[in-house]
Amino acid sequence: ANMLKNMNLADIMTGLAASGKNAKDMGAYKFWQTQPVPKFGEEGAKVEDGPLKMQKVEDIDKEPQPLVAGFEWVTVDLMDDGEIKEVYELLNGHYVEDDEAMFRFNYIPEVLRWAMMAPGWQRKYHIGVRASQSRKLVAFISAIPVQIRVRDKTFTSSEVNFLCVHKKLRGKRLAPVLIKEVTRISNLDGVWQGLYTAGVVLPRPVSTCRYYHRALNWKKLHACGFSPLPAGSKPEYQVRKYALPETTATKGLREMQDKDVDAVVSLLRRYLARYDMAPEFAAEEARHWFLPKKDSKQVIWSYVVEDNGKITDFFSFFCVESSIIKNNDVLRVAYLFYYASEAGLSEPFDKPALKTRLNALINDALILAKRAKLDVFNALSLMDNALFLEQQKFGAGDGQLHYYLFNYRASPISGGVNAKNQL
Ligand code: MYA
Repeated sequence: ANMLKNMNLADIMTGLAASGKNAKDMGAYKFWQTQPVPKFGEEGAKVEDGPLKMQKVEDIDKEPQPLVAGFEWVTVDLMDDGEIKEVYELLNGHYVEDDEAMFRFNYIPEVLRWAMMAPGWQRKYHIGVRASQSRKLVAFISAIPVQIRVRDKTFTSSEVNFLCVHKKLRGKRLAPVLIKEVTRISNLDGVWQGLYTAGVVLPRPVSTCRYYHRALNWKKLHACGFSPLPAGSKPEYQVRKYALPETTATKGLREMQDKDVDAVVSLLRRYLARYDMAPEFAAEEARHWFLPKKDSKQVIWSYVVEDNGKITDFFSFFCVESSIIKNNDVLRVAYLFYYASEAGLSEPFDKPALKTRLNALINDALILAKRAKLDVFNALSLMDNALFLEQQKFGAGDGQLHYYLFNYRASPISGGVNAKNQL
């Protein structure tokens, strides 16, 4: 979870050295220094990958830590339209903003259900805090189970997201209490590892990615302050620069359907094996994450290339709106999700062929996103994105996304991590 915003050349020049630049001394992390996470200052040491701390379910507290007087724990029923609206409103008013407070994520209920009700979800992981008197929802944290592979080891982990504390309750150490509660609930289910992303630097990222943005509707992006007019340029030139054809170019490209699930899972498994860290999708999970629900507002777009009955390529993107704080409008932001191509799987590996193919596929993705009336297309510096970002006119943003594992020590992760965690 992190935010947009555009081009800051100084940041691009200094590269991805975020953890060196912003990291506090370990001793300043009063909470995190007590948790089973790798510490700053131990980087680079060659370590055997594996858990940092072993525990038994019997030793885990059966009850949550008590909250300060006036607040109580609840679980939120996301099936209930009224309760999901409360989560929506908490996040809409208090969730992640960019550094200049121009934009704030606007997770509509369709996106929240997609993100938090993935296969294996349980209501007890939709953890809220209410004010006892007013019943107002003032804090939230959630998790879903995922299978995550780090090199040759695959384990279940709780993917934690939507940690949020009401602005009036900030700085009161409520976040650590929420994190300990989602840890306790996970542990009681025999889950000992966590996976999460944040825009802030914590001990200690397994990977740090930068956000890249590709304008689809430059005029709107400029009007709301997202895209500055480059010095010496004219608006017409920017509009022309980002113009796209009306129709896609890849032969055999079509929307993914239910019948494609097994082929997509197989292609993804083989393609993601190229990276040190990636999720493993069961068919049911792929169905959930990639197939659009026909009866509600579209959140996810997925396409395959079929060649003589064989699925050779796949790509997907999802949409999360961001509120434009100053004028009550929204930006509709596409996020590149997973993709895979047989072009990356040839033996020996043929990088130019993969580059050509990914550029063709992503250009089609841009066309389809524009047709879906999305305003900007985001992608991270992960997977094989370096092969197309520049050619497809993405520009580096000032947002970063740090990837973290809880209770797992891993030597440095190269290449792509989990695209799902940008949600
Ligand atoms: S990332 C999105 C987080 N949400 C936002 O940024 C929304 C806007 N901000 C807020 O709502 C609040 O500022 C939050 C902090 C709630 C973020 N992840 O209560 P405090 C540490 C982890 O006084 P507040 C997402 O959702 C901070 O370093 N820790 O602070 C993934 C300090 O610790 P330390 C964070 O500002 C979440 C302590 O909290 C974060 O009132 C993954 C201060 O607490 C952060 N984003 O509230 C959670 N921000 O003293 C971890 C601050 O040590 C999951 N802090 O520096 C771990 C895995 C658990 C499962 C394990 C299973 C086995």
